[in-house]
Amino acid sequence: MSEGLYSMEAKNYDKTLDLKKVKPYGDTMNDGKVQLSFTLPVPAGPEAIEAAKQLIKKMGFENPLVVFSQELTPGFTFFNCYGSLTHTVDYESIYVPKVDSKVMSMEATDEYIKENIGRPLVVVGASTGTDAHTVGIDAIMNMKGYAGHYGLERYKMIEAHNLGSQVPNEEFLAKAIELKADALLVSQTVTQKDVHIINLTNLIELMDAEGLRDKMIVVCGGPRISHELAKELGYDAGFGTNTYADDVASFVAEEYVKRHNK
Ligand code: B12
Repeated sequence: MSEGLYSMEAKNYDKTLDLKKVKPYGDTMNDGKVQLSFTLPVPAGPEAIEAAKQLIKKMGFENPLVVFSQELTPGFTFFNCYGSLTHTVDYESIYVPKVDSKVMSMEATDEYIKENIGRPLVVVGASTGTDAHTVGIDAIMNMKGYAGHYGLERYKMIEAHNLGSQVPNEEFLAKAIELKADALLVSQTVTQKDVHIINLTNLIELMDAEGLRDKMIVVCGGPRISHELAKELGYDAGFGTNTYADDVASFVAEEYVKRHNK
């Protein structure tokens, strides 16, 4: 396949693609081919393979094929399988709310802040409440960054303060006031019993009570955070997996300028 073809959208070269009825692509359009793997709590053998095939059919697949099976430990069998999915989705009707900002490089963001704000932005971040996961907030804030994207501590025009994990909302807010924060970054990883909703809501309530909500840009992030959820909870933006410092820094800088140029 030529390089040009790779960069073309699928619909430009295969007219049988119907975006109102999209299904998985294996090696021909609309074949619905999916690879799936799972374990059943039964001993390996022909009956186990038949059980796997029946389950695959019940999931909505045609032509189930078990290409590999192996007993993991007595009474448990692992399967690698293929099947053709019968279900489709209407891709054209999908709407996903997204953060509205132009993502800039670190250098461009620094330049943007210098030109439009004229001083470093103070950004305070933490993994709050009982949440002990630090890797996500570190990925955004630490000097060395994440996956080849430097973190906020590296930005010349961002004064970044990473308070670590398990920071109570009251303490987080007190530190933000002391540091004269322009933006707060809240990381939430654990979602068991909706603890993230309770904790994120509590921070906004505290800010409202102190008359601080409109004075700071408030952003949350984590593997189960979407922009839609963040907005519902009263945040300015929400970021999920595969977020880099570039995304957050660009949003905060642009949002600051929008608010102060009104
Ligand atoms: C490492 C880890 C731990 C370590 C954490 C060490 C540390 N210093 O962080 C330890 C062992 C301490 C731990 C403990 C627990 N963990 Co844990 N842990 C993980 C694990 C394996 C990886 C998480 C991680 O580091 N991801 C890598 C980072 C880079 O990704 P990320 O967090 O998604 O961050 C990115 C984005 O989300 C976003 N982002 C994140 N935060 C922010 C913030 C802002 C402002 C922005 C803009 C973006 C942003 O940007 C990041 C970069 O792209 C996951 C499973 C997994 N594979 O994901 C479980 C997992 C998160 N843990 C889990 C659980 C349940 C726990 C415990 C409750 C277990 C227990 N019963 O004790 C405890 C929690 C303790 C507590 N009080 O919080 C569950 C959570 C389930 C849920 N949804 O609630 C998971 C999913 C495991 C599982 N499958 O059950 N854990």
